[in-house]
Amino acid sequence: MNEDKTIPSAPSFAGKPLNKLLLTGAAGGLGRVLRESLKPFTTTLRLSDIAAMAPATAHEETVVCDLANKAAVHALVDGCDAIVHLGGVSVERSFEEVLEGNIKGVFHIYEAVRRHGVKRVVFASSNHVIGFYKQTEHIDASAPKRPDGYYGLSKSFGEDMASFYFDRYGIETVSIRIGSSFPEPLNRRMMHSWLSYRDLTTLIEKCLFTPNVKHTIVYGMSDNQGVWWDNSAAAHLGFAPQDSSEPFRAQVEAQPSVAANDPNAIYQGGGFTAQGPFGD
Ligand code: NAI
Ligand code: 15L
Repeated sequence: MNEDKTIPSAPSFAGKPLNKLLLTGAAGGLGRVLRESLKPFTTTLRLSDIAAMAPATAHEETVVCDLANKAAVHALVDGCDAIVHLGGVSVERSFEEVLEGNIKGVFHIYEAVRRHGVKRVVFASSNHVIGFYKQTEHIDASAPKRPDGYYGLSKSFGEDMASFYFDRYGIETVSIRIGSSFPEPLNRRMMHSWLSYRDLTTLIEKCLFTPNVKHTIVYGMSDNQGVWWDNSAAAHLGFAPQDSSEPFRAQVEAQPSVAANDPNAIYQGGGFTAQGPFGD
């Protein structure tokens, strides 16, 4: 960390920001939000995706890169202090699709992190790592994983990769098991799992700058009523969400009700638990 850097847009963070922060998945839904909201934390934001991104503006760099390409990922990571890793397949897909961006991709990221001396990774994991828990259950980060598909399995692998790279090399990661991060909760299930963009940004700030996180797993959720997840194992992050799904309750509950035997009403992972098989 270089305390002499001038931070253009957020003097309140002076002394804290990074020199160069890499944001993967920058063309995606959350990437486009974080492209703006993470700027105060870094002198330069290096943005990457397999898809085209809006052209770089001041204090930005854009790099088109397929996470499945090892050499390209190593070049991408070179020179970065920290990584917010969002890139990859973000919904349930065939194993072959998930293999490229998520399994090979996370391996390439961690090997590049090791070789280039990156100090901190924030990994966008998912609630689908534990998607087969029932909505009647309340779990913390120590609950055995119950992935609900190939996508959830890939996020489970990513968390294990983070754990291994900490134990073996001392590289610290916070894995955020993001619930549902959209402008607003879209259905009854998301009343429990919703994470506002403001809370997402605050959480990522905590994940980047809290010292001594080792490998921490935190559930990414706002201050919703009736949550399924307990973040006491991540209390050291000091994450205190400011938003709640509650203001959206009336509009969400005006939607047609969901049948009691619908996976969206049974499992924490909702409909992801019933997708596939693929390619039969
Ligand atoms: P998204 O699908 O909009 O963005 C993912 C980005 O990754 C896309 O721009 C895509 O082009 C890029 N990508 C895919 N394969 C790639 C490859 N092989 N190489 C390089 N880039 C590749 O997803 P979203 O919603 O922005 O999510 C961001 C991250 O957060 C994802 O890792 C997702 O799994 C995770 N997440 C998001 C949640 C949400 O509610 N938005 C919930 C749980 C996890
Ligand atoms: C995820 O992991 C997906 O990336 C996102 O698109 C949502 O489907 C979210 O989970 C969810 O469970 O609502």
